[in-house]
Amino acid sequence: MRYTSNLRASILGAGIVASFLSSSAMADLEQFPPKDKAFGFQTPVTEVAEQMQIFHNFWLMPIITAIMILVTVLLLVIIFKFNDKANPVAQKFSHNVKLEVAWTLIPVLILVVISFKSFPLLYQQDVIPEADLTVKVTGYQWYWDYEYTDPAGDVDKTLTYSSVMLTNEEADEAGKPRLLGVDNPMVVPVGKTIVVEVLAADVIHAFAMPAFGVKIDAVPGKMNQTWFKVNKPGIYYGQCSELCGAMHAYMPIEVHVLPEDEYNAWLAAKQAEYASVNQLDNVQLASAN
Ligand SMILES: [Cu+2]
Repeated sequence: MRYTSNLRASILGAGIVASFLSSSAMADLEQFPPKDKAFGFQTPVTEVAEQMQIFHNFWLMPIITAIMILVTVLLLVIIFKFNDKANPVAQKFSHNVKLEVAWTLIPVLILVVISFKSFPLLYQQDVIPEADLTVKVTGYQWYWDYEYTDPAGDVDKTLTYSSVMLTNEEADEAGKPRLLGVDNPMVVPVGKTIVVEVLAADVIHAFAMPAFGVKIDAVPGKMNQTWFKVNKPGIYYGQCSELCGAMHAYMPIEVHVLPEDEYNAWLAAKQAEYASVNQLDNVQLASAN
């Protein structure tokens, strides 16, 4: 156990150094952190996120606003026109069939209109297309693990690493936003369908990337799946979005979206780097016996 935790610490240490080294190679990659005091959504970079924002901004918000204005106007009419002073003698009727049919049917029609837009979007999010790349993401208290299987099917080359938040000083040094930058980001190729298998090892976490339109619970003992296809290279940030304990706020997600050749180069370099760490692991375990 001691060896495992020492090893994890050494991997994390090596990861921080490696990511500082590689960050210079990724200097030309544009960062898309959330903006200070911004209002509304992050700029969408997947079709799903784009459709979600269109649905919210041009369908839901106008409908909600119209209903809110109508209810407010009705309330004001009642308050001023039918108060005790303005209308001392109350009407005696208590039913109006036409009005009752209208206030039942109109809300039903509004819901039908909303469903025409929302069901196709739900379908698009929920039905997982064929993957170009599958990444397994596991939530821990309080960091994320990413696992990549070897594209050629070599089990020994499965790449697993932890992604831990940088301290403020490290983030400043790396030119990353505080509380969002991590030592070892998730890396994916641009324009490819990425399927994410989301799990948790201890408590419930949630993998959320606002710019991708992705938010899904990471549940212990159950694998959830989601997908995204980013159409713009860059560095994107998300956070765990399920209250998961004392350091819930300190397990951010950093995703680097690279052109495909750069992604392949990254994968090969990481496989080589972690192969040497795994050999070290074997030596330590052997000496422990
Ligand atoms: Cu969490």
